[in-house]
Amino acid sequence: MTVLLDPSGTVRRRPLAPHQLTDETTPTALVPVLAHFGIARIDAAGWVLSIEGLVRQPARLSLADLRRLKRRDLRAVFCCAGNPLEPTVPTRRVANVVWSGFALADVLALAGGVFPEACFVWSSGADGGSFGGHSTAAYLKDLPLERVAAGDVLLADAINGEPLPAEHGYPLRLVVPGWYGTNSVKWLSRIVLADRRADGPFTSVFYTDPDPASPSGRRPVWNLAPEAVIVSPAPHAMLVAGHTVRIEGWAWAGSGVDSVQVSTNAGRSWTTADLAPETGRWMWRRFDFAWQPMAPDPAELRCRAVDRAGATQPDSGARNAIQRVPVAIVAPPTGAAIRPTAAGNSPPFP
Ligand SMILES: Nc1nc2c(c(=O)[nH]1)N[C@H]1C(S)=C(S)[C@@H](COP(=O)(O)O)O[C@H]1N2
Ligand SMILES: [Mo]
Repeated sequence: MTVLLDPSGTVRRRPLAPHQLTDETTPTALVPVLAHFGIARIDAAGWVLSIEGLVRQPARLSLADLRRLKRRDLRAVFCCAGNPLEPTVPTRRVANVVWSGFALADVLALAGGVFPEACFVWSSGADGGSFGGHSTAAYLKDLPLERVAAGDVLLADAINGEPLPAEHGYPLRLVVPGWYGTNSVKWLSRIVLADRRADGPFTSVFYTDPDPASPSGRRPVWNLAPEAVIVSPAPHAMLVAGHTVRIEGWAWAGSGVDSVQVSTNAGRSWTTADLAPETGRWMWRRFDFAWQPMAPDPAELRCRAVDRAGATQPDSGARNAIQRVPVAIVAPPTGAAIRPTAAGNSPPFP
């Protein structure tokens, strides 16, 4: 099947900057978009999801077939791993959204269940082409079957209560909560149950990190590494010495966030921030730290999340490297009135 890609070629919709992530749920129009080959345009009337490989009853399911299954909601942070050609450059393309659709586990049950040898789920999108010097007929990713059992891996047909827009994978996409966005295949067309990992540029070349402990020397970019972003104050904010400011932001990690630390002196010392209770297993969590800047001076704010496995964020050289927020601390106003100039206007600020 050939699919229309419009536009074709790599599409990246600019993410919000961290200081713009003011909503707990990101409005759909502000969710980043990432497509390697273009935006697939699919006619839902002719669309089927094919379930193949090590399933007892291979199936071709329409949307109407899927909509007979129990509908499930999933609130989750959604984070891109960044450009696979520059895997150590942080991009902080992140959102927190409500997906809804069907549990992949329920869909596999509809196909009669899986054979005992099945251990990986391969999923393909309708889109394909060339990227970074590699060609593929379809965007293909995989995940271990055991990740599916808990019922929270979704085949979503809606985002934030609305049907998926084309750029987010209409009519149906995979959503793997707690994993980098690259794993959540859009324009889903085929699911294959297999006894081994999938082989293709997006499982073997791109979105793999060096791993000396692995036989291949690489490991897939699956679980979300811990990360925190400062939403407020914004970069270059002017803070008044002696006045308390709240340093606030979001933190997330695939294994869950254990704590968040904040530094107001460019990483020389760190203090534990207040962390709001988890509002959902996969959602980002708000942190907050009250700080009274003292001397008028430039300062640099940083934050870092620690996940439940004890991992934290490196200073540099990784997609989750620590964000730096420069701010200016200014002396409090003296109370002196600003005299109008001859023209009647206030003089410009010094
Ligand atoms: N079929 C298909 N699925 C895909 C991609 C793609 O190019 N094709 N890009 C992946 C990447 S890298 C990310 S970050 C997310 C982005 O999803 P979004 O555009 O809905 O934010 O989709 C993933 N799923
Ligand atoms: Mo991505």
